[in-house]
Amino acid sequence: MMYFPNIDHISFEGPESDNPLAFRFYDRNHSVAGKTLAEHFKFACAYWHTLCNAGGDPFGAGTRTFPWSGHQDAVSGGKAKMDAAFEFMSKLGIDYFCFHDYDLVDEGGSLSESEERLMAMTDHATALMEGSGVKVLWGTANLFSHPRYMNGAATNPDFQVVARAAGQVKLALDATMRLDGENYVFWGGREGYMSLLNTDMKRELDHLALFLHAAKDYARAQGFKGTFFIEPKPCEPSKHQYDYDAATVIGFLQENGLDKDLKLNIEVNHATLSGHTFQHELQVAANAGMLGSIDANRGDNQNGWDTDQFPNNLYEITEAMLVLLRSGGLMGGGVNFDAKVRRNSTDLDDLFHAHIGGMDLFARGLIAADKLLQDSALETMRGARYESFDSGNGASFEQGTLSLEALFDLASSAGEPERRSGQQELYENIVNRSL
Ligand code: XUL
Ligand code: CO
Repeated sequence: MMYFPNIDHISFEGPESDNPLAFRFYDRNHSVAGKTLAEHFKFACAYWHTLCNAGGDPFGAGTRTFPWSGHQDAVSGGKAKMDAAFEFMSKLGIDYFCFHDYDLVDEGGSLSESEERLMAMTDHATALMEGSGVKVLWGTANLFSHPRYMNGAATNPDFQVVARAAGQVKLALDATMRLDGENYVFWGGREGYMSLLNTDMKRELDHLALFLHAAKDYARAQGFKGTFFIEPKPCEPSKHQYDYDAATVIGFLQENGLDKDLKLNIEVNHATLSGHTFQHELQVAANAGMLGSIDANRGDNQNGWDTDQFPNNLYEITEAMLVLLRSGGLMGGGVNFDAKVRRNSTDLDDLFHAHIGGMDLFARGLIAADKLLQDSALETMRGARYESFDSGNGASFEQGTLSLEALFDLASSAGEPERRSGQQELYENIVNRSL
């Protein structure tokens, strides 16, 4: 059965095209900084939003009736949804998908029933992957929807829940490995707290580290070579989440000996919820050598929650792509559209428009960022701001050979430093000219 019979393969037609179902900027074979656009981005479809999210919100039921839904039997329903997923990705030329365990198929009544269902789904996926060339960017476990996780999963105060979560992660890792998943993600779901009055934060954080070690050790023992990512988010659903932002997560990983195996998956709307910009979070991760993957979406300037809208802010993405190119790209990951169409976007075509827009935007941002790095004064100007450290006493300071007394003597003899403008507006104009 065809689920999107009115849509053909989406092709690159160039910026002048009038066809809404075509790419204007994303030419997958176009080469930028030594790699094709497809290689830079490794675009992924987020199974949960695109195939599962019917548009329900706290005020009302879903608005989309998917032609793949309504099956009585869980595995038949899962297979229909998966057939639709592969038709969708193939038509768009999206090479990867990301999934939670129970996006693929409904959770069973026990861990063993869930395992059977997941096995049936990975068999089905293997055939579809072989036929299409589509791959798994990452898998994960949904440790936040079921009521048993209301007080957290790995950080739950009840050991039975922690063990149940670990059992679920084992099955999600098994499924990811059966599908040759390139990475595995931990998003902290409800790992955090609602009130410190009833929370032993230190103990919960220790449990989180133990849990991550156990998961990593299991997967490594099974031969998993991919990268584990943590996806920071400051709040929602918990009031305070332990994986608040990139800096918090890096500190936690280093403190607990997890920094060799885990990197970061930076999500745009999570960055902005934590009071940072997306590019700030990317840079913090890159500084630590941990820029693993991206969840692409955007928030809403007026709303303080995770609206998960498809990306459309060219300034934001161009600045982000500057960070990406300067740091040498994503370490193992890709760009996963963790975004949902609006509740009143009820046509199946809207799913295509949303992804086309996101893919075109990233392509445009990367091409602009590359142009800025190659053809504009940006890098020279930025380098020149620091040139006093390139030689002489500045270079000695960078080498760590100047004591505080030596710095005192140098400052005393040099007198008041000259003022040097940061030229922010000039930098902004240079970026605008590249768009
Ligand atoms: C939630 C979120 C998740 C993770 C995967 O805000 O981003 O969908 O990406 O669990
Ligand atoms: Co996400």
